[in-house]
Amino acid sequence: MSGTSGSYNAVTWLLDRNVEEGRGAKLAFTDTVTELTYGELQRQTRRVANMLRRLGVRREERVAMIMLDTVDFPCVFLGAIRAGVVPVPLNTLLTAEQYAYILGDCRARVLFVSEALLPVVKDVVGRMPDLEHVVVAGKDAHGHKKLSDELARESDTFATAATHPDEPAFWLYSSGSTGMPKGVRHLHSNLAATAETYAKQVLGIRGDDVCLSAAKLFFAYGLGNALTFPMSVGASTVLHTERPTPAAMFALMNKYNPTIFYGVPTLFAAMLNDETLKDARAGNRLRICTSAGEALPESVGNAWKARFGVDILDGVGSTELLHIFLSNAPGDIKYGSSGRPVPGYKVRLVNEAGAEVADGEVGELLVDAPSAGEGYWNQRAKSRSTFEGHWTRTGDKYIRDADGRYTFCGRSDDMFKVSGIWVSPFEVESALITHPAVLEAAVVPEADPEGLLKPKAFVVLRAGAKTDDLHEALKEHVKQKIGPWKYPRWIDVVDSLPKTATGKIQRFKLRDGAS
Ligand code: 3SK
Repeated sequence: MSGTSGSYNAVTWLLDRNVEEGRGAKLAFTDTVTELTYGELQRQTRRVANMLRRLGVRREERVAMIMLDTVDFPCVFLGAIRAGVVPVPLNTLLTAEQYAYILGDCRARVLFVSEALLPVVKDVVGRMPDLEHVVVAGKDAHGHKKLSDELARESDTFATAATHPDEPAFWLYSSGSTGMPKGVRHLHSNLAATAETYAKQVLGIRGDDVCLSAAKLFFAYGLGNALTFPMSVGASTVLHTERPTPAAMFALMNKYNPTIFYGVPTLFAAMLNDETLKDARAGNRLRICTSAGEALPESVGNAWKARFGVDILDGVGSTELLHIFLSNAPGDIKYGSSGRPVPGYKVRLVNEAGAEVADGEVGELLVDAPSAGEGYWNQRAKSRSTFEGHWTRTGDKYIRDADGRYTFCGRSDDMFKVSGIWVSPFEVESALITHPAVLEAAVVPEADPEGLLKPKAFVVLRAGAKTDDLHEALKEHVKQKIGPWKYPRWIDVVDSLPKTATGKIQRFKLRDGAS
């Protein structure tokens, strides 16, 4: 569909098709308070589209969303896309200044905000020159427009904008490891591209699935997990507004019996280590789990399978490519590896000179993806160095084995040399977490008194871990596991590690004592 001149609006494919094919009365979303069928969702998105027209928002203009995962999220996101307006869902955990930067960068004309999040942005909205309306989802709009009142005024018929498959449909801000977030422009055709590949050909998503995602809808991972994939087959999704703690996740699993649970490694590890595990039921319906964000430790995959009898499909994706492009698959799982290219995606591993590396050698991963964003907004240099024609540079170092499986070796910008030999922080961290006392670990370079770089580790200990001679025991453990020069010369025990909202360790915050 991409590259053609015909009109294509993602909402026609994702939502209207379900109603046309007789699934109008089927549950699309519940947020544990409100239930929304496909038919109701269709009508609500038409009301949102009419409202945006009434407020004077034109096709291609942006509207920002700082919204919790309630049924209002899909209504606003898909309603904007239906109107040809570009929704920009934002991380709900940012600071006022970060919101000010992004609202200014994307020049949103309308901000949709959940009532509970209004206090963070209340002092910002008045100073954004392009922002004309604030629409609050909740009981009290605090002097702004109230979403439910606005929608009650609108008709539920709307002529869906005849957009182009290559036209920007929505933006997602990519936080990266440093610098200000960058707006990735995603196209109308990109949503179907992730559903037709990973969701259908790896997950085997079906109309009778019930999806539960720990990752929220504003993340690329959560958006695919809990919106695109289930809607692509008329399945149902359980949304939740609370933090994805182990107790909250187990409570939702016990109550809703999801068939697919999408998590991240830290959460799976924490769930296996949590006291609520004893009451947890996978139910007889859970058939698959997924993990992304960072590499899933082998020990976590094995422990989960032993406890729940269900595999975790570890994969890797990015905001730039919208969802997962390398993954393990049902019946083809090797814990510790990110698996193989998702059907429809091509990958290459290249060295610093751009030449392909042989099996068993480390190279940077480049991906040719049908779901790639078309660039970063207002960032030409960064766009050019990331989106190189068909190929997108991921910044991840990988190694491919003779079986064609890919194993993560670290971020290109996290690797460092010790005594002239490359050290991957990820390899040292993986060795550390195989020690029974260690729950999580992060490793960064630190200069010794001679000014030479050596590994330094930050570790979070398991509850009740023995701490006698811990430092020496951990050093010895790493030496035995991966080689004498890679062991951490310094070890700090910390309560938690700095992470991005998708669960990636922010090593840059730990480097040079910067935390
Ligand atoms: O971090 C990942 O692996 C990921 C997966 C799917 C979509 C987006 C991201 C960042």
